[in-house]
Amino acid sequence: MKEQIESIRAELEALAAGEGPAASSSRELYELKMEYLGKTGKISALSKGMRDVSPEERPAVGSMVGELRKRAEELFEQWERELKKKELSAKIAREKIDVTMPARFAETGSVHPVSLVRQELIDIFAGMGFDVFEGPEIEKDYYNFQALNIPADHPARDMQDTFFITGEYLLRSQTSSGQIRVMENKKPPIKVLSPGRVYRSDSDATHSPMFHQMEGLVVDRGITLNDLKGMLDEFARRMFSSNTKTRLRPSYFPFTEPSVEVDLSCSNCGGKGCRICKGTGWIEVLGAGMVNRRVLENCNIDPDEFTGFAFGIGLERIAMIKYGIGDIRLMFENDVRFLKQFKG
Ligand code: 2NL
Repeated sequence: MKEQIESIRAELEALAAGEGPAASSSRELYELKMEYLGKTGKISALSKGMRDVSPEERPAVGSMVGELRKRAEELFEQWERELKKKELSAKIAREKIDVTMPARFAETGSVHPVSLVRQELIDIFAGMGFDVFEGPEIEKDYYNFQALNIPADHPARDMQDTFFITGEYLLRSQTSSGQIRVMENKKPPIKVLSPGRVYRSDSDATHSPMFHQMEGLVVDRGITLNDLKGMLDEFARRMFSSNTKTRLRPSYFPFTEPSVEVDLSCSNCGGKGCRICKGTGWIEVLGAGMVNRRVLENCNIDPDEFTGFAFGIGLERIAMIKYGIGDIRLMFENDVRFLKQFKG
């Protein structure tokens, strides 16, 4: 019995004299501890063996076992402490953060050029007293064509290839359809701005099957072409520069009479002629005119009492002119290298 005690003590002291047990994890060390101090461990076996020790020797042997147990507990406590310390410093080394590394920045978006132009136009026209009204994109043939004096057999229908959904419903080809709804529901004075998506079956460098339009409509007593011209002058100065001039050329739309194309003096060359204005000094930016009396009649507004003007602007076209964008398709490709060049 005494030899057994001594041999176990020698085993433990040998470990203590060296670099401690080879356990590389708390789990391994725990298993080793159980070999000695566990319920079925070597030291517990000694306690059980006390039964076979003679009564005379029992106190001496008993105290030897007790001391061995104490020493073993002491050693394992020490080894556990050391292992924990080693594990912690390994974890700290592993998770070390280099605070001198450059930070990772989150990518921020930017406002789409069409949204920039849209907001700028709304700000300008809202400043002149226009209300904003957005009608539906899926529209009735009546509001998109008939009410605007474009009957089923009118040649203007060939000018715009329209996306029909059914015989009666279509994707609106102009935002004027929403303005007809305004005139049906409200009597003059009317001063409304209708921005929104419109659809035409057309696609090349300057046409997209979906694009954005902003139409304006003013109806009241005594409205003349002069009011249109004055409002356009103010718009051109605010949108481009204070010395931008406007020029009206005769044109044709079924919903206006007379109708005009509106040119602005080229803000790139100041009117001298350059690549942007193709040497003419003028850039065509919108269509407009006096509301056709038939359109007013369709909305139960008496054309002998009230007159009005209307205009339609393509937002992509304004963005292309303003930012020098050569191809409309760039605006629908969602390439961030293109998009992030425009900051609001
Ligand atoms: C263009 C030309 C235009 C209108 C739109 C309009 C609306 C009503 C009555 C009469 Cl409710 N006219 N809108 C008038 C003239 C031209 O747009 O080239 N847009 C891109």
